[in-house]
Amino acid sequence: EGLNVAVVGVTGAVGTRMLKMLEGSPLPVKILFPLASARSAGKTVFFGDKEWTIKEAKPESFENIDIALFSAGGSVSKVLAPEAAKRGAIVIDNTSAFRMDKDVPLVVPEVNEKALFDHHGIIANPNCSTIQMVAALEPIRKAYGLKRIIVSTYQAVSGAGAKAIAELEKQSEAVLNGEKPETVIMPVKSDEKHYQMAFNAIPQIDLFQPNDYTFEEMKMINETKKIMEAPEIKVSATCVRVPVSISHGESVYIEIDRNNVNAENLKELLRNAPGVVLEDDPAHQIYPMPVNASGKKEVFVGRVRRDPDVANGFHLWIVSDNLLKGAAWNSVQIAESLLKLGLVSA
Ligand code: 11C
Repeated sequence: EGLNVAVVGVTGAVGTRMLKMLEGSPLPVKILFPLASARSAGKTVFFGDKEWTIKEAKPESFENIDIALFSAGGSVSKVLAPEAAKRGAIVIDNTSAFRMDKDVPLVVPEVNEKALFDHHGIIANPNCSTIQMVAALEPIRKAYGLKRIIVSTYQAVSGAGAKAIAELEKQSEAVLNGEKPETVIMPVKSDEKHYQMAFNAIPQIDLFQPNDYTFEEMKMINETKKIMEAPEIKVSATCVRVPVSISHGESVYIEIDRNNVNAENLKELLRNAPGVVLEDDPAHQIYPMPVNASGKKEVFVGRVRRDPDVANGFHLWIVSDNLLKGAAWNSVQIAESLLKLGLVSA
């Protein structure tokens, strides 16, 4: 009775939250397999009322595992996720390694839970900035159709890992002390140049692609079409890193298929949308903000209004915790869906 669950990358910003989300989930975890790199092997984590020893993630680690949650980077997933799937585990992968593969469902349960029926051992968790956007837009798409999405993001540094939060804090302190801040990670650790993140905004998340969009922007474009199963929607994105620790903000412009819809119609849909909380009361200065969304599982939407000149155009402001709904919670939610749909048995 119960499920054997492995968490790969258990010490990271997402991995630690995967454990928290699992603890709060009705999923019956029998044995936890906390896995990480050799560096963390031997350390322990608390889960339930027990202390569990972290082991190094290797192909053999996945014998007798029902569900394996991966969040240790794309290169680890590329090697170990197929090994886990080969041994019978269902992999829920939080990296971009397999997201666009034809045989891999890319799932946000509120949007396309049924895609899970087509899995072949690996299921992909979308990019954080994509997840919160499609969760908010799907009820609108279903009711009124979506022609186009133009999104500008205000993304938290935790998307680049726990070390990026530390860098932002250190830089902020340095600037306030009148010192020159050290720049090591942002905007992208592996790229050539590094810029100050404190008191700044950087229009680069991940590496530039040949079309002058960044990889983060292309993820938002491609993943949105795949999750909504709507390749015809026009999507464009500009992704910007801001000095916020946790929770991404997104200014989203949409054009729907109808001309006779008003902002109140959209708000009514959002009030009733699963996993979405409408926070929209301009008269009382109520709107979503990262400091309020952090630590919560929901996607918060506000500032819903019609474009002044375009009858079928609307603007929205969407905020969610990038480490929870954007990563750990969406992954655990997928595991809950697998159990609910009878795709895994406890
Ligand atoms: C960021 N969205 O904010 C990225 C992090 O594809 O899962 C997530 C990367 C991914 O930097």
